[in-house]
Amino acid sequence: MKPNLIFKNFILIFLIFFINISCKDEKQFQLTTYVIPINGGEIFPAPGMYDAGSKLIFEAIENNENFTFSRWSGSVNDVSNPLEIQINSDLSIVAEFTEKVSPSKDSDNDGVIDSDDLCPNTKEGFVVDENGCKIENEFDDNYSLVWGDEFEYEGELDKNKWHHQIIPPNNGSWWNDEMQHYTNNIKNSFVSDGTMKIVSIKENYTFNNSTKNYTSARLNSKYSFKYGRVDVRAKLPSIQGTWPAIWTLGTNINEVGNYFGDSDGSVGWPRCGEIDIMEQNGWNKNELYGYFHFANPQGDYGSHGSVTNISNSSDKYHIYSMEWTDKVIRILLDNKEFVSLINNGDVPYDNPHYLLLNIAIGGNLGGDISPNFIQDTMEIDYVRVFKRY
Ligand SMILES: [Ca+2]
Ligand SMILES: [Ca+2]
Repeated sequence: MKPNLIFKNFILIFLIFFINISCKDEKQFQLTTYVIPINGGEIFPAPGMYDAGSKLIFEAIENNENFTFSRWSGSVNDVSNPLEIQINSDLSIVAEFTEKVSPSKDSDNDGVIDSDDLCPNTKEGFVVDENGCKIENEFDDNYSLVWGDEFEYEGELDKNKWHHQIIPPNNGSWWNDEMQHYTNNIKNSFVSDGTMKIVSIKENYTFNNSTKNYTSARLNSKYSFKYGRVDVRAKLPSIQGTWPAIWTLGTNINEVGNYFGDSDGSVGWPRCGEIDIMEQNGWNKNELYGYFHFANPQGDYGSHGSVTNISNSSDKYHIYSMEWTDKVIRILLDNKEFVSLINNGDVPYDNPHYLLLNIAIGGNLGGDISPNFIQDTMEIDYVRVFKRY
């Protein structure tokens, strides 16, 4: 062999050897990618095997205008987009996106926009605080506020919440031989200094040719509810002959002039069911009545109730409450139960009720009216209706 040929062969062998060696050294690394949340967007390049030392340009692309790229995580921690990384080991790259909050979006429809709402999944129907969270009952946190009036305004009652019942249903008079007319005059019911006042006044008043010597107010809530808890914080009138009441009737009562009668009225009293959360007679202001009046499915009248002692009912606020489930109805004074009724098929307490607040004058439970009577007031700090869940 010529020396020249030997040299050429040597070069060839060397090259084959070298190429062989370098092929064996051509290393690859694995790229894995993740997107959080999964519908937030996409990552480029695609996962797979990449040659060692390759420079990869990572790009995070938002799926739509609801998402915005926030950062890279996993094997890196960076916010640049695009981001260049040289692959020198297996890489696990996470693109994190955040959902944009549109300025006015209110997902749970509670009046508090998503960006301010600390309780994002409030169930429909509950009243919320400024953070968008339900307002729990102070005595029982299973109950949260669904309706109420705190009376933090002045003047006329909130027309969205209250209806004045003024038409006497019994030939120009109210039932039970009561002596008053109910009016929607602001002097008989108004809000001031954080409380609502129902004022009974000795004055002649004529309605539809029927003249009475006293006026007062009888309010219907424009809100109805089935089951729940009611709390009313009130001071009661003190003069002999006043008959104050905080109570409910079924919305299905046929009664002229009440709020729900025209739309829901289908049965008479007592088939509609009545719950007297607070009643006081006209002659003993240290007694408090909690009562149920109802009819069974056959229409037979029934009642159940109790009397408890109460002191300072006109000087001090007390909380008059009712708790109503499909099993039992309890009546409470300052959160202490004093009478209850089993709610079963014999009583009509599985239909919506509305609230009534009034002072009657005289009659069956008002009795003799003091000759010194000029006017007297029931003062209500709040009315609150709560539901479970
Ligand atoms: Ca909200
Ligand atoms: Ca909320």
